[in-house]
Amino acid sequence: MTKGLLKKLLEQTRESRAHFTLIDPDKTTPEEAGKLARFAAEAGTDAILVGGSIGVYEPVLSDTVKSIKESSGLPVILFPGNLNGLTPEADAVLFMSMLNSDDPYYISGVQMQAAPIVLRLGLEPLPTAYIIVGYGGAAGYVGRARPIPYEKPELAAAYALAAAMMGMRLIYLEAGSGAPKPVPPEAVSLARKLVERSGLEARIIVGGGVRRPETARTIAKAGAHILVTGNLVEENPLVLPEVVKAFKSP
Ligand code: 1GP
Repeated sequence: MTKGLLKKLLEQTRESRAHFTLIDPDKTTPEEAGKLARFAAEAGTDAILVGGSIGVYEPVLSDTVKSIKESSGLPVILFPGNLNGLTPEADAVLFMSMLNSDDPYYISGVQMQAAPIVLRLGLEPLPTAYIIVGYGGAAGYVGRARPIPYEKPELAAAYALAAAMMGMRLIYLEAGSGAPKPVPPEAVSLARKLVERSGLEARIIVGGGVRRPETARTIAKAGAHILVTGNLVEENPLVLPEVVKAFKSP
């Protein structure tokens, strides 16, 4: 079932950084999603995440993924809020465990239900820790997260280290879509430091509330390997190329 996307991603982010654009099928038509993805590809994004916390259903999800693939040529990685977020049209899935949920369903329950489906659909699973920081947004609310306070970066870093020690290869620090403040850079740098000290190979993804190139730059300097932006491509598309550039430039 492995299609090699994880390997490629780990290689690509060993020395440089990557940017993902999140498209929520509940907020766009499949046709619009295709256009947004093409625009994002031209802006330098490396992959499209597709998913959302509510309103994701078939056949809209599959049509959305198909349209994105056709018009952008980019890999599509599912970012599921639940079992309804899976389609064989995608290349891979962030196989996530929300480590700081108070509900075991979001830590290992839904994963047990999803695993045989992911296998059957032929999706490449990308082992991902999902850690909610601060605001949390719909993802934090639906996933019953106990969000890490902004002023406690050491807790986010400890979760990140635990994730690496449990064998997860991607560690997603999430402030929530539309967060008023992104994940604090201190949490990113501390997480990166601890994971590096462990000698384990894992990459840090940061997302939620990034709207400006300066913020993207700060998150890059703090040590994030991958930046996710969602709302930006719709709300302020002209800034997207600058954000991608600011994050990815050495
Ligand atoms: C949400 O991290 C993503 O899951 C992206 O958030 O929409 O605020 O960019 P934004």
